[in-house]
Amino acid sequence: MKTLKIAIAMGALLISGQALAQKAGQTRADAQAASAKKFKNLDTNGDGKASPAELLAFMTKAAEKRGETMDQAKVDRRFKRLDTNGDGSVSADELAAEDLAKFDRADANKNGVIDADEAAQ
Ligand SMILES: [Ca+2]
Ligand SMILES: [Ca+2]
Repeated sequence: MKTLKIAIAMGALLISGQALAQKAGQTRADAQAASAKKFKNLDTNGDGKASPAELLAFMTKAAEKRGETMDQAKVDRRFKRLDTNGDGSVSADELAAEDLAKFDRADANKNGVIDADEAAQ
């Protein structure tokens, strides 16, 4: 599967949530693709759902990369925000909804691309 191969190749870049920081020139489609890859990293057992334990592992790894620690309360809050349908797991769509909302906030002039001045903010 081509997309899976790409996801594995890009995986190392996307461990951290920071990897999704908006960059100049990034399109909404890029943001969507990056979110899908992030989900693959998050869903370590590959069942298509991110469990609280998977989110904890993901966020802990990202925090360690920044030399920080992660606390359970923070993970719990994040999980609640992500799990918008409240079924106890985070789907790729739920993650994408958050990531695309972030993109849309950064894309101030709503042209579907992060312009240089928008990326700088
Ligand atoms: Ca999973
Ligand atoms: Ca859910």
